[in-house]
Amino acid sequence: MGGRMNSSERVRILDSTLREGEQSPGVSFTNSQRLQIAWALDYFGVDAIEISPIISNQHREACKTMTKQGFKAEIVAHVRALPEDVDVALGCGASSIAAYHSVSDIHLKHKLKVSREVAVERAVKTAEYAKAHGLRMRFTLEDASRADPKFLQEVAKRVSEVGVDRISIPDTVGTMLPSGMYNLVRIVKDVVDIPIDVHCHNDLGLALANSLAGLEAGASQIHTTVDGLGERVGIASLAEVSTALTIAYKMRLNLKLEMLRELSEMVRQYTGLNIPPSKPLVGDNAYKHKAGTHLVGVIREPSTYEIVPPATVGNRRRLVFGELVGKSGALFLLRTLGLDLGEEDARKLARGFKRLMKGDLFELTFDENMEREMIKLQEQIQRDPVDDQKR
Ligand code: HCA
Ligand code: CU
Repeated sequence: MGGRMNSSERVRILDSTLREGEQSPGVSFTNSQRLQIAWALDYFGVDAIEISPIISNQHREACKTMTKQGFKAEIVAHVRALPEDVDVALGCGASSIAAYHSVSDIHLKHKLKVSREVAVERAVKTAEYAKAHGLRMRFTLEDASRADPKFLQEVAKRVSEVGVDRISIPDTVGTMLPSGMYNLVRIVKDVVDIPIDVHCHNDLGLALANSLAGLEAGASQIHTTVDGLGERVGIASLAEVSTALTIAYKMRLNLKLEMLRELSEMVRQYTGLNIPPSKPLVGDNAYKHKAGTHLVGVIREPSTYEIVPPATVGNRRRLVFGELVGKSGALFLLRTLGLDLGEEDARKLARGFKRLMKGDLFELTFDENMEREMIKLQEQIQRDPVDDQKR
């Protein structure tokens, strides 16, 4: 992949927790939850928040209220490519919409039972209608990743001629590899000159990689949801995308990353769904350190095993004490407990841990006081040679 990012165009994040996220099996928010999520996302700093007003009266109400909140984020009303859906968005006071229509033959033939010509006609008609009403508009080429590239280009060209402001290229079924997503964005960029969104489903676990590949090919807006919620197994997660852009791409996006864990907890509380402890950045295990060599590394200098400090994403560091704890881990524990014992005692404690039972015995969670304490303890333990190679 080769650095085709256009640096003059700032990369944007569109969060679709309230639209795609609500398509997660088992998820439905109340309007006050929708608003609280929208407020939190706006405060976090996403550029756009998407909601679908066509689902129910409740969704229409939520969409209306959100457009009146004076958010910094753009509120995008997500609708089908039908003029009457555009009317629904207008009725909510929306100034920005996204209309979607499938472009793959498999969808046209089996889902919509319409020809390619009808698809183009609907897309163009809806775009003309929305633009005539002064709306900012994104057009989504649904199932773009399985469409005939020539037809994909044709629809992209036709809607851009009508004046749509952005085009979304979704990998609707999550079938792409990063190189394929890169090429897909290039194919569309070759024929249109408007900003491009990528919306990547996670069916192969490649949603984040594919979103970033799309970005490298020149897309300028990535779709996310909190914890990656969405249809089936969802799309790229807000935490992963925003942190990757910040630390791996070194972009300054003005995001309050320290809210990420809290955002995840809030949404989990509303959905009643748990996330796996192994969830990157916001999961319970994201900052747990267990093996003796890892403990000694982290005690001496956390960056030995952490890509960003836990506080950066609002998470906590935890040290796991059990059979894998080494001498330095044991010494750290003794000092933390205020026991001024020596190295030999630490060694015995480490052996004792091994004898006690298999597995994890307990965790030390770090609050701010502990962090300060750790710095002091680090200095003492710094002096000990590493003998934890063998745990
Ligand atoms: C869906 C549609 C969509 C639309 C994405 C977009 C997709 O499956 O309900 O508007 O950018 O994945 O194609 O979510
Ligand atoms: Cu989707």
